[in-house]
Amino acid sequence: MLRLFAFVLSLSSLSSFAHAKPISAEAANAGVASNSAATEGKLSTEGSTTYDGQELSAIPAAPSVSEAIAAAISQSGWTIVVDSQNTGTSNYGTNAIDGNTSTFWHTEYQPVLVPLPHNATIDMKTAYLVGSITYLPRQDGQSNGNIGEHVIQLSPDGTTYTTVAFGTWIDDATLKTTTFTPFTARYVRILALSEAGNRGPWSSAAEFNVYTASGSAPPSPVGHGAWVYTIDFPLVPVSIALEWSTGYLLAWSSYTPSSFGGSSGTTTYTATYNPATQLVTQAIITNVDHDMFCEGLSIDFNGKVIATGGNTDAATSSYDPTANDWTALANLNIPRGYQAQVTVSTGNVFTIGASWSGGQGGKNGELYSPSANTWTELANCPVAPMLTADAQGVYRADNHGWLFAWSSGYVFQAGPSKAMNWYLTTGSGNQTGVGNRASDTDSMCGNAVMYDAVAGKILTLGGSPDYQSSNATANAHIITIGTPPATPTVQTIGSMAYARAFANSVVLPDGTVFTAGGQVSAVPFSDATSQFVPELFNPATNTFTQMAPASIPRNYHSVSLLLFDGTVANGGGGLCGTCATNHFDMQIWYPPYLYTSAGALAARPVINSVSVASVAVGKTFSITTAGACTAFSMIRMGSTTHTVNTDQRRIALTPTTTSGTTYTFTVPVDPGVAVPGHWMVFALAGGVPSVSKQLQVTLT
Ligand SMILES: *[C@@H]1O[C@H](CO)[C@@H](O)[C@H](O)[C@H]1NC(C)=O
Ligand SMILES: *[C@@H]1O[C@H](CO)[C@@H](O)[C@H](O)[C@H]1NC(C)=O
Ligand SMILES: *[C@@H]1O[C@H](CO)[C@@H](O)[C@H](O)[C@H]1NC(C)=O
Ligand SMILES: *[C@@H]1O[C@H](CO)[C@@H](O)[C@H](O)[C@H]1NC(C)=O
Ligand SMILES: [Cu+2]
Repeated sequence: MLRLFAFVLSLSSLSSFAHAKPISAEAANAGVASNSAATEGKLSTEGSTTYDGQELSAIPAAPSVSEAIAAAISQSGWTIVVDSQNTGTSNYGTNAIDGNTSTFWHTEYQPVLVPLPHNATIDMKTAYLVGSITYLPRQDGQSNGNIGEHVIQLSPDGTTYTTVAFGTWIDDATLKTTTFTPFTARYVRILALSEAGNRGPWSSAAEFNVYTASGSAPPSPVGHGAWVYTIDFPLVPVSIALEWSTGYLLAWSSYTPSSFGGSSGTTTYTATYNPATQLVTQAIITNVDHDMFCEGLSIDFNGKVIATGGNTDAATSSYDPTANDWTALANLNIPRGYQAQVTVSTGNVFTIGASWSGGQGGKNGELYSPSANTWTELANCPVAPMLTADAQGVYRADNHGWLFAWSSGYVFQAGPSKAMNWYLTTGSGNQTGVGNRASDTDSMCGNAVMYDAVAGKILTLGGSPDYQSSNATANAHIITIGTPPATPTVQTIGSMAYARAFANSVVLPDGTVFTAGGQVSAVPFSDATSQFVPELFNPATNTFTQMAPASIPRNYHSVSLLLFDGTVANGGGGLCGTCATNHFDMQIWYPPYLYTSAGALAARPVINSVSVASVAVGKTFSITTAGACTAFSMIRMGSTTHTVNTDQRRIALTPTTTSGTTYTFTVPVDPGVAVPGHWMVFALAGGVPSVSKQLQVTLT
């Protein structure tokens, strides 16, 4: 039975929130949805009865609290030290480890109101290979003290603590599970930095439980990389985009944090992760009347996130990171959900397909002009040539196209259909079929990454012939797209080790491509047949190497992006109400290039400065590094949902001149290659990348 969170909040706090800057946990929590009594206006209602064509009854139920606690490490013999407890009401720290969900720890509020932050340290008396902790908020119907922003630290000896997770838990009474890379520990510390509803400076907990890891301790990071942190989000991050001005990760779900389907929903729950402060803040977007779930997504020349259609199937909204605000734009002519979308070399935004919402079939191409704020249908960009032969028909067949901006307003459609096409987005459009992707199958919810834009090379990976109840492939191809509308060359390379659909792929500064997650048998909202072992593609050898296993399944509705510092955020999965496969978190992966041969973190080269903030295509810019560097690249900042990221692409940079540690580069002259917008510039020394500096590429 579906249960949705019925948040109630005041209109004044809402509007101030939607326009607030996520500067600190306190500021951002100022308008967080709360169960406060002095509020008005019901935001969310019961959803519809189907999820993506699946009956609700097909969605596995979440384990009950009692089942979860029964599976935990026994709390018997544990001790707990808390910074504060309200003894007058017997709300002792020990209540959080007594196995009785009716009793709870509450920090002192009488006679002294003890302020945040609070902390609790559990001694389990024995070391275990720990994989998860759970936090059960108080179960007495009250919310005061629900922990929001938090940090979880583990220690083998009670002296040296390692942070394994942090983030923000959602403000409700449900059991919160935080899973991280297995770590041997006897002590578990929870730091509570905020109250989830900002009602007061308290913390409370009915139970903390600790689980042994289901996997083994991680391998050496040498050659394998490492999953270093889990970031708890107060929603399932189904869509994410990198904010060019800050490096923040903007995430959103739908009109609730964990479910979708309300036809009347016109709000979107968002959360922002700040890698510098490691804080996750949240907002509910109401001012654009747009439930941005299942949207088309790309970032324009000015770094604005353009979200089109989805659950609110005709709406278009843009997010400006510098204003931290959403703006409603012109409606689509053809309502859509699950469309492909790409920012093309002219600065316009092309979208095609998407019968998930807004009616089925006929979802031909359409072009948005950011300068005119208009949508124009492109009669000569038919969707029919890019349909897969999906068992569910056009409802699925026109979903999630693999689109790549290219020269002169052309877009290359590399998949997921086995058929490939050129679409021309100028004039009234054009379409040219260019045959099949060698002997590949239709590859719905597979991946395609332009890892070498100057050479026009796209790596394609996995996917499944049908959207659901379909076995994925491990197929890998390299498409070299050439000059449109000519037929590209397709090379079949050795497969990945693992078949996967719903995985995510990210190109790294050194040109390798990281692929994580996915499942063997594509089944939305299931974590069966999950692939935990990521693979790293090496373009020098066209081979894949297995990386350190993840500890959290990442399947349908999972996402991944490269961050400013050359690490990868990988997370999400689910959005199915009270199902067991909601993943309110992301994990940060450190690629092998960040480690020395001894397994320590490598010293990183440093870019001291970039000569300009923005550079036109065909023009030069310089960077000055702290020491000599041997390789350079730029990667366009990404946005992604449903395994598609049409923004990311990598350009390998070769200096035209070098003077000391100042290196000068020429940006490719073709805006179909160096697509204008915001890019990350990396310098590498000995294979180790710097943290990036940011550079805007412009048309003129
Ligand atoms: C826990 O809280 C106490 C009291 O405020 C403080 O002295 C202590 O440093 C805190 N511990 C940590 C690890 O933050
Ligand atoms: C749990 O705590 C409640 C409240 O103190 C108490 O009434 C109840 O008996 C306890 N249950 C058990 C099994 O100890
Ligand atoms: C338009 O498409 C047709 C075939 O679909 C192709 O022959 C022609 O070259 C294309 N024209 C352009 C300008 O792309
Ligand atoms: C998927 O593969 C499994 C194992 O080979 C097989 O039993 C199953 O029938 C396949 N399912 C489909 C839908 O092809
Ligand atoms: Cu979806």
